[in-house]
Amino acid sequence: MTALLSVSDKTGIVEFAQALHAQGVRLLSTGGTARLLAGSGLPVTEVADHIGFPEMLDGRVKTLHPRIHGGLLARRDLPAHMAALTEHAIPTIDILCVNLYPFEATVAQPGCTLADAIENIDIGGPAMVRSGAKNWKDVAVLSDASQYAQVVDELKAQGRVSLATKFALSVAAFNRIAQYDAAISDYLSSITFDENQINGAPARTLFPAQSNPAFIKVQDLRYGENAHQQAALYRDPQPVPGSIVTGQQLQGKELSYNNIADADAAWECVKQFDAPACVIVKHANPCGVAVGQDAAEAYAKAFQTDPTSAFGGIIALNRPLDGAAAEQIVKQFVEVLMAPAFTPEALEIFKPKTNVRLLQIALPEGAPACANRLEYKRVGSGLLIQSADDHALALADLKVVTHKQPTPEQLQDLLFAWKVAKFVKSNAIVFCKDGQTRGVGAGQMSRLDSARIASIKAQHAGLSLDGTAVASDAFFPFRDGLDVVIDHGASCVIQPGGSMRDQEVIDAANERGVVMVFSGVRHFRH
Ligand code: 93A
Repeated sequence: MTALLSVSDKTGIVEFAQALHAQGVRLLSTGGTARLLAGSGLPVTEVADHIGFPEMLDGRVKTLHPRIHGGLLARRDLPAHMAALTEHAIPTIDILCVNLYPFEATVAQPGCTLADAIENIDIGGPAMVRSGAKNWKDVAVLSDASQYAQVVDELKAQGRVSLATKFALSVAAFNRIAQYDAAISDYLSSITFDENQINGAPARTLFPAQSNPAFIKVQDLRYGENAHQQAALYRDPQPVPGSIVTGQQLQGKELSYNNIADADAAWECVKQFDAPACVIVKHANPCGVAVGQDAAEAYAKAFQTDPTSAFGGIIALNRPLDGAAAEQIVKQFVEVLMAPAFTPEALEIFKPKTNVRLLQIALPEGAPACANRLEYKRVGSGLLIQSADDHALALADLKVVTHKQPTPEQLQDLLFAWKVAKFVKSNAIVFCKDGQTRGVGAGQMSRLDSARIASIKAQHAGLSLDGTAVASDAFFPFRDGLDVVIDHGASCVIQPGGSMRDQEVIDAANERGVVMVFSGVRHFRH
């Protein structure tokens, strides 16, 4: 058997080649890969020697040769094919291991020039992958390092790679090529061509003429939002560090479709806070959010907002889950628990709760990047795409519109409430005090009803709304919604402003002696 190895990402390639060699497989390889293997003491034939043609044009032509493609494409079951190989002295290639020039990573670099991008378009690699994957019955095509182990195992056990594995590898190979080509097409069609800027980093639009969202399948899910719907999870080829798909499940049942959606909402929300914070999500809405001295206090405060809704909730912490926090959380029914780390005591406490899904996700360094740079929503046979709502409000952005000025404590509560409101489905009304949500009104068709519901929820939880800060995700179209929150105890309100009746609403705030600040931005969320 002969294997051709040609990889840009050389992770694990030496070990893989050693295992192939140990099974008596002959090794063929391109320049850089061949040097690495030879340097590790492996007997390897350079492709250039194999085809009797040097690598040329700065490596643009290395493997584009009939001695390579004949060896990959010949059907072993067709005598005419095999006779042609014999006639031209072309040996078969039975295992192909290729990963491509790093096009996606290159264009993700800030300042990447058009020339950098173009040089990183692999031609010979995808050509070989296609040849091998087309001839899947005869060629095992490895297009990712995660596939090495299984092929080695099968070679050791049976001396060959099974048909089922070769078919799966072929499917994965064509998937990889499709993603790769989509990334190239996306990049090139996003460029605003400017002849004078041809050597610089080109200006790019977020929305190319054709949309090629190329996602990589992570897994099938047991079902979708409901049991009669089918579902699967996909991820970006280059996931943002600290996003939900980069998480590692430490224990518990398989994550469901709704779990993942809710976990994402909880995680993106909790990432916004610098202080120890806890977010509890139910049905895509936060039902309790709080900051505290530590994880345990943040959780206790978040849980207090709405203990009824928190039952079966999705909990996210932006600090490691320690024993103290775990002892409290374990008392409630929780579906998913997320944290950047879990202490051994915390893991011990949750060990008997075998159904609870523990998800460890590294917090991104520095300012939290919004994980979804583009958001997709299907409409009929169309697709809506928008950039993610990653607006972060700074103190300096606030405009006080009332006679009364906010105290520093009120400002803190207002900013806290605003961060929460951004993650509450519209219409959102959020009462907060002392770094704790006191009442959340979500997903109503009228702002007035959201205000009423938020107040009722606080009453049910036995929480006082006196002196609370209220965030409204969009402007108050009339004073009635404002009157409701003031009736229940709000002392300051944050809202975008921009209504025809802003003056009526500001007058109402002045009349009733509350502080009002405008954020200037809206956070609809549907
Ligand atoms: O420039 S290419 O498109 N032309 C080729 O003929 C060719 N053959 C393999 N790139 C080509 N490759 C790629 O080279 C492989 O896909 C792999 O990514 C890389 C490995 O090169 P090296 O072994 O020299 O590091």
